[in-house]
Amino acid sequence: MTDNRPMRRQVALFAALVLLTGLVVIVPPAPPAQAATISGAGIVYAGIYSEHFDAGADLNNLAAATGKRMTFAGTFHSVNENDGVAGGWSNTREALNAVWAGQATPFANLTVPASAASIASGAWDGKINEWASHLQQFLDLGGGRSLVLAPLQEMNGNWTSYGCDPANFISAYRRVVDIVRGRGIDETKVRFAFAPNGWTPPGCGSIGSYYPGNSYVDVIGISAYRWADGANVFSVMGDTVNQVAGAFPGKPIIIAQTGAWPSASKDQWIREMFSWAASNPSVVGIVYFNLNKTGEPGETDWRVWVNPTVNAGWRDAVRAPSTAYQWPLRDWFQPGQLSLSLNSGVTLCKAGADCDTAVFQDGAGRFNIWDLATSGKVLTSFHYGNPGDVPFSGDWNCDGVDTPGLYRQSDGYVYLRNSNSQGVADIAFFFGNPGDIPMSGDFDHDGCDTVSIFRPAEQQFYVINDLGSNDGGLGAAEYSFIFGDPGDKPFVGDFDADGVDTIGLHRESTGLVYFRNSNSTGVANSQFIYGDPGDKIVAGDWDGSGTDTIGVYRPGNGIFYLRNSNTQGNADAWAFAGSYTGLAALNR
Ligand SMILES: [Ca+2]
Ligand SMILES: [Ca+2]
Ligand SMILES: [Ca+2]
Ligand SMILES: [Ca+2]
Repeated sequence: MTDNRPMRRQVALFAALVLLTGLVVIVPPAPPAQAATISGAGIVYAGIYSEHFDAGADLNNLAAATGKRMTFAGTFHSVNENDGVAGGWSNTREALNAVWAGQATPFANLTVPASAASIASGAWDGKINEWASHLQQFLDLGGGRSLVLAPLQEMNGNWTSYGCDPANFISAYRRVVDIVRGRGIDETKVRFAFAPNGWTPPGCGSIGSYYPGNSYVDVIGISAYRWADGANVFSVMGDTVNQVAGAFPGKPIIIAQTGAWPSASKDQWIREMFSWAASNPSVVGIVYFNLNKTGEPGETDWRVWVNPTVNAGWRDAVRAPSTAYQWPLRDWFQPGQLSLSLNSGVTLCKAGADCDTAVFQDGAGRFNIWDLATSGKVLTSFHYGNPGDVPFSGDWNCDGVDTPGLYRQSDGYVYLRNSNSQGVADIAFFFGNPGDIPMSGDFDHDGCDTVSIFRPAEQQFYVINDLGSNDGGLGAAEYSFIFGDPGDKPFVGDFDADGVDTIGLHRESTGLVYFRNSNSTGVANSQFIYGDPGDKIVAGDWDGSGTDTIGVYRPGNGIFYLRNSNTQGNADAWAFAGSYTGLAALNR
């Protein structure tokens, strides 16, 4: 979904120039790449939209009531807002400066009251430039003044004058950015937010169809309101945020507008939203719509704060240690492109330890082995099998090195390879019944991995301690046992470091993880909740302790999250992987 058209156009122009002139064009070396890299893992910045024009006093009162300041305060602007004012007054400057007086950074939404086509035509350039001159008055007051500017917010809705017109929106948005930058206002003063609504009405395309391009977007803002009691954080915003994070890796995401409809669960929902945002590495902030809209059609009183009373949920959320505060927000306004860390920077594997890493299978049937499970860096990549084959890994020849295996449902065969390189299978054999799931591991502690069978229709696990060979079938199972509930997905690991791999199960709909430490029927030895609905689980020894712990790959946002203990809690490390179809742990 990333828009690379400008890059292609530049390449084409350059080629044409060379052809026409026959000259060798000397391109000066690019300046050293600068980047302001921020992390959304473990922290979130809070903000509100104040209902008072004197936002500074309101923010100061709120800080007194909660003991914590707001990093952001949201404002709404129109390019017409300074019409008719005289005597050097500026509504824009004063509104932004009121936020600054409350020791917060403005998150400023800018509307142009016209269609996207009209804005794209340039008809509003003069008015936008006039508004930008008022913005400049605010910035010229100095003292580190800076802001996030969201031009033409909620453009994917059909309720904005410029909404529901992706092609013209892209030009219109870029015009606003170019005009502001054309005044010499650089990235140390303003960061631009592409701020769609969290859901797009039918007929208005997708969020990605409005994306103005990486060079025009510093932050992605999402509007997401809780309109109904009972809606959880994942359904209100988590699902959309995952999709946006997966489509635009490296772009920080801020919940640019949110509010909860009054209900008995409102406070708890706000606590959960902040805790979700803090643990989500892509989400850097939440700005709450603290306005009373009672009386407007379909609206309500969204507030969590009416001086001097603050809702318990909001108070608890902003007091949490993971809710950070910075003013001026210097981390965001360093020179260079603002970008999000693509991994947690935490290395679980200590030097010299024998740790597992991850291998991801892509849609083309390529195996990509990471150097470390926490790094996101591909060390080795090779084709093995076909797209759609079920990947796994194991030590088939007992030499201490894990190599690929795959199960091809179309012919019912398992194909194993003894080296991490492209080539034909070293071992092939017929496997189980259609629908069976291959489970690789060392189930008898002899140092060799074998391929056992999980039969979902029966929740039956068939333990097989010898490999098949020569296109024959697998031998009879040594024993079998029943474990788990229908629909749960099996995984294998040594969860108690005794050298014997056993089976665990994962309920993808709720994140329930449970396992046994012996290959026998019985209750789970351990169970806990981990991850989001739809996550794909794997277990590996990420730190070389001998104990396998879980990791989950989240297809929605392309992030691999690792936990270094088999307990409920936030990820201990994570890394962006991108789009993959299969995952296994691997000891290389
Ligand atoms: Ca091996
Ligand atoms: Ca074995
Ligand atoms: Ca074990
Ligand atoms: Ca471990």
